[in-house]
Amino acid sequence: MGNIVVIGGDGFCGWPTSLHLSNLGHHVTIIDNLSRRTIADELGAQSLTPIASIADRLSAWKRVTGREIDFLNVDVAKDFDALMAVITDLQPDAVVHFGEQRAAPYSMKGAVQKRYTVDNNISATHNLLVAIAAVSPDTHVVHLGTMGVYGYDGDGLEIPEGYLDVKVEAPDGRLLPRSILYPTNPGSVYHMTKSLDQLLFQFYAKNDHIRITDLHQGIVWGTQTDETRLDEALINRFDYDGDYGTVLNRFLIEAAVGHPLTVHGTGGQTRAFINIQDTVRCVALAIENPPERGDRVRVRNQMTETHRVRDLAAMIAKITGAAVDFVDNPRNEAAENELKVSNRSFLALGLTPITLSNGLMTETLEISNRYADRCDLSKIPAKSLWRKADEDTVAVTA
Ligand code: NAD
Ligand code: USQ
Repeated sequence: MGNIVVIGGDGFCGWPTSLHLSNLGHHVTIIDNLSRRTIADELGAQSLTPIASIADRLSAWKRVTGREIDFLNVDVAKDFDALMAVITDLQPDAVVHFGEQRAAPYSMKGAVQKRYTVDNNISATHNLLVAIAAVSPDTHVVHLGTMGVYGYDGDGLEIPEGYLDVKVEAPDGRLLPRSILYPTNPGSVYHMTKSLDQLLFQFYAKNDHIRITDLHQGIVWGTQTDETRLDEALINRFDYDGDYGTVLNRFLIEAAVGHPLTVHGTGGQTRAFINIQDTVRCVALAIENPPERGDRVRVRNQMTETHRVRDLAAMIAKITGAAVDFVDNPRNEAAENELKVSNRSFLALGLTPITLSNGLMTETLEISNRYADRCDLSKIPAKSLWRKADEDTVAVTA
C-alpha cells in the first residue's frame, strides 16, 4: 500500500477522501492550513454539521479503526520550505491536491478575495510541482480540478476528457492534426485559477516528466461517506451559505428549514454533479491508475450526471413540498445551457455511479433536518455579485 499526502485533507472532499484512503490501507498524511475554518469564521457561516477539530477527528479515527493519519499544519502557498521538507522526508507515492480556495462566489466578492484566490491557488499548485520536480520526481500528483474550466457553451458537443482533437489548416492548405487542451472559458476568478493550473501541469509534465492526473470534477453533493458515518466525530462538513454552499445541498437544507429554494435566474443552467461517496472512490481509482513518466497530463472528468438547476428545484419541491423562488441571478453566466460530458474514463475503471435516484438524497435531507436548528437563515442569500451595480453602467470609452 502507498504513502499518500492529502493537501486540503480537512476540507469537504479532502476529509472523507483521507479516511477512505486510510481505510484501504494507505499511509495518509494530511497537510492543511485550516484556512477553510478561518474563512468560515470570517464569514460567520459555519458548517451545518458540527465538525470536530482536526485533532479530535484524527483521534476518533484511531479509536474507531485503529488506523493512524498524520497531520501537518502547513500553508503550501506560503511556506515552500515546509512543503519541501515534507516531500523530501516522505517521498510520497501520490499527493492528492485539494488545497485551494474553491468557492466561486467568495472569489468574486471583492479585490481582497480575488487576489487571495489567485495567490493562494496558483502558488499552492506551483509550489507543489516545484517541490516534486526537485526532490521526489516519481510522485504522482492527483489534482482536483473542475468541470467549470470547459465553460458552459454546450451546443450539443460532448465535452471530452481534457483534450480536443482538431485539424489546423496550414498556409499550403494541408489539414494538420493536433490534440490541444480543451479551450478554457472560466466563469469566475476561482474557475480561472483552475484553468491556469492546467498550464502549470502541462509544463511540468512535459519538462520534468511529472506524472499528473487532473480530475475535472462536477458539483459535489451529499455529505456522508461509509467512513464518515462511523462516528459522530468523523462527520463531514456541510456548507450551505451563499458563498460556499453548492446548489443541490443548498436546496436540501432550504427545504428542511422552510426557506424557498433559491433558483438563480430562470434556473436554465445545466451543470455536472457527483456524490461525495463517488468523489472518494474516483480519487482512489485515479491513484491506482497513474500515467507513466513522460506521458501528457491524464485528464478524467469526475462527474456522474448532469441536471438543469430548475429541474433539481422541481424535484426537491415535489419530495418536500418546498416553495421555489426564482431570484435575480447574482452571477454573470448564461441563463440557459445544454451540457453533455464524457466520463468514460472512470466508467472504464469500474466506477458504478451513484445518482440522485439512488436514495442518498433522502440521507442528505435527513442530515439537513437533524441539524436544521444550526442553520443561520441570514447566511442563505447569495450576496456576492459578479458585476457590481455601478460597474454595469460604466461606459467603455477606450
Ligand atoms: P474545501 O474548502 O472544503 O477544502 C479545501 C481545503 O484546503 C480546506 O480544508 C483548506 O483549509 C485547505 N487549503 C486551502 N488552501 C490551502 C493552503 N494554501 N495550504 C494548505 N491547505 C489549504 O473545498 P472542497 O469542497 O473540499 O474542494 C476541494 C477541491 O476540490 C478544491 O480544489 C475544489 O476546487 C475541488 N472541487 C470541489 C467541488 C465541490 O463541489 N466542493 C467540485 C469540484 C471540484
Ligand atoms: N445556483 C442556484 N441557486 C443557488 C446556488 C447556485 O441557482 O442557491 C446556481 C448557480 O448560479 C450556478 C449553479 O447553480 O449556475 C451551480 O452553482 P454552485 O454554487 O453549486 O457551483 P459552482 O459555483 O460552479 O462551484 C462548485 C464548487 C466548485 C467546483 C464547481 C464544479 O464550489 O469548487 O469547482 O462546483 S463545476 O460547477 O462543475 O465547475
